Amino acid sequence: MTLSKPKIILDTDPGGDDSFAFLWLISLVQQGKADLVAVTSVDGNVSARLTFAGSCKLLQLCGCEAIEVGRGVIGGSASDQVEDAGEIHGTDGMGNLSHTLPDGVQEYESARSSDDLLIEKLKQFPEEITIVAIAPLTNLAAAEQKSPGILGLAKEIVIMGGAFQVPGNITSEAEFNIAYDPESAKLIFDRYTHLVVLPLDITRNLIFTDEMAQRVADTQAENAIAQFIVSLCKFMIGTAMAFRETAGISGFLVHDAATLAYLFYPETLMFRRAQVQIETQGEWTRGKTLFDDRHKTKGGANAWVAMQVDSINLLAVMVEDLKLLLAKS
Ligand SMILES: [Ca+2]
Repeated sequence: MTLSKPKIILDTDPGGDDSFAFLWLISLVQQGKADLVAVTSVDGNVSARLTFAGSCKLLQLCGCEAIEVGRGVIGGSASDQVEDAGEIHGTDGMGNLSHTLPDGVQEYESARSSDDLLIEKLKQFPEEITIVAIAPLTNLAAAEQKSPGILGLAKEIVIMGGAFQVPGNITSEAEFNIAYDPESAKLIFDRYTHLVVLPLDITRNLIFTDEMAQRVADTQAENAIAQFIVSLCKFMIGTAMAFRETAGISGFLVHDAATLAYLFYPETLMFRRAQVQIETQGEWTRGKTLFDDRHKTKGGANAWVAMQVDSINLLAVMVEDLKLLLAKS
């Protein structure tokens, strides 16, 4: 029996850790293990125009420029309380390295909107598409509002977001992707049950180091992708250390990459079923993700939430796949 390759839409806001997840996914596509149907960019780490440009540049870098990129709405999130993350990811979202990458062939002005692209592809391939959502959930909620029920056509929605039993990273209580646009997150978690969540509880263990980047680049130091990986890693480590995200270890957190581990290396993760709720009202807790931990009858479970990770093996397979990306480019 041959299993069909997963069809993926990547919803992203590059983003340093997005860039690493993006390159990992392209490696899997080039190995014939996945189809990347479209990329839907969104306002988040930096503004929508920059996340669109960054997505196009990453595709161009890997020779995948034929894949369509949707554009997010500039300032499209409902939140006015959370600033973007340019101080973590660089003002271009890519460690101030985007000028070293080839320009994409697609133009923001003439691109289709991300929500329209999501709607079209979900209708074209009903129950076949996995949405890998590694950014604020603005595009997904916009698609759902334009075409109610559309996200029900997705096979699964795999989300990097939330913080359950650990502190947040944008406030004490909340994680960035959810806190940037809590209303959009709430709409999706209140309406759907085919959700998979990779929260800070496990991603804070995914410390990508300079030594790992060097291992990727090892035999191909002149390769443009290798140079980008090494330079971006160096930049991200600088800000991760400044913001004390890695318990003093010299590395940075590749949060978004956890989504791909779930899809392609699930033996690295352990999940629990839960009813995830999004706080949108709290004075101090806006954007917090919660589940009820009491031993009480529950009927409303909507998501699988990752609670444990084998970070050593997850990072090891990521490094090996990135090496394969270089070998093929
Ligand atoms: Ca992201």
